[in-house]
Amino acid sequence: PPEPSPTSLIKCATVDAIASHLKNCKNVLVLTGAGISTSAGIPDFRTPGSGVYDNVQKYLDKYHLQSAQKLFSYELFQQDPEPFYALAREMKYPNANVKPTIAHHFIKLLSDKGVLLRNYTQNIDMLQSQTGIPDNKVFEVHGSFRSGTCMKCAAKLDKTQLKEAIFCGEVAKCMVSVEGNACGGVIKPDIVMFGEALPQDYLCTISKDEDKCDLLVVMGTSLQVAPVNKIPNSVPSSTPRLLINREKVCTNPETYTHMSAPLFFFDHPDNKTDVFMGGDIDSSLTELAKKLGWWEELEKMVGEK
Ligand code: CNA
Repeated sequence: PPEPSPTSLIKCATVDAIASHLKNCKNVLVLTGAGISTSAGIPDFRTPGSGVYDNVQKYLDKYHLQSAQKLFSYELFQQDPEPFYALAREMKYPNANVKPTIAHHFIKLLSDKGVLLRNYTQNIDMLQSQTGIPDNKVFEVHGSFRSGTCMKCAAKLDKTQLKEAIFCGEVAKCMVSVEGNACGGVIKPDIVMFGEALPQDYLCTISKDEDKCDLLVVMGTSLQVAPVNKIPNSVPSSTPRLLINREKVCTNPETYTHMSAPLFFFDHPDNKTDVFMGGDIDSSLTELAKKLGWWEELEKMVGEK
């Protein structure tokens, strides 16, 4: 008899079905956002109350900005890098004292088991790397604070230098000597700001990975930021998709009218293999790991780091 297709293994959209499907997967693609780092103490953008967007009014007032998103825009950074630097300082970026969460370790465990195709993360906090996951298994779509680049002479600063520069209390300036004088160009952390292009190899890498993907796991993201939010619609239609998030995202087309591509809608009647695990991500992953028989391993990894 022919091999059962991945989707035929999912009898109905339940966590048990996803767990048994996962055991047979070879190419799990994981898309993550700021929500997987909130339990480490790093606020996300859009959670009402605790998210960064609800807590930057003083910056908006001080710098006469219309919206919180503007603080992370490349256009503003080019005009005046001070607001971004002030915020990065307050948020203690890059922060060496935070630890990876259960979610980061779960992704590492997928890698250890040889089933992780890749983790596309929108996060800039480098927490995924701290788990010891191989570099080629993580694609930091929005860059990171691992390094900075001079906007004038393209000189590079490493993480330690960048951190010192951010915490010195002023906009970091390039000290590289050019014709006997310090270059003086503004250092921009190597994160992708709103209005900037993604890393060059993103499109090529993601399109190959999407074709191979036999399970998509989306965690801790509101899927408001393009082009990453197109991934759920670009995996093969037979690929089961698991959303682990406090609330369902992309359920209301009206909310996403500013996006060019239609997004995946969990409540769409055609979605027979999509599964949603609501509530807290770390609790959901604990439940999933127990169903997979992986909990002891995962707990040990979390305890060791
Ligand atoms: P977002 O728009 O703030 O969405 C986060 C989502 O995660 C929301 O749907 C939350 O409800 C959900 N969530 C938060 N905490 C939990 C939890 N404990 N359990 C379950 N669900 C939870 O953030 P996105 O990542 O979607 O937005 C993309 C931006 C955010 C990227 O450009 C990032 O660079 C940027 N960002 C990154 C970080 C980081 O690196 N840790 C922090 C803040 C913002």
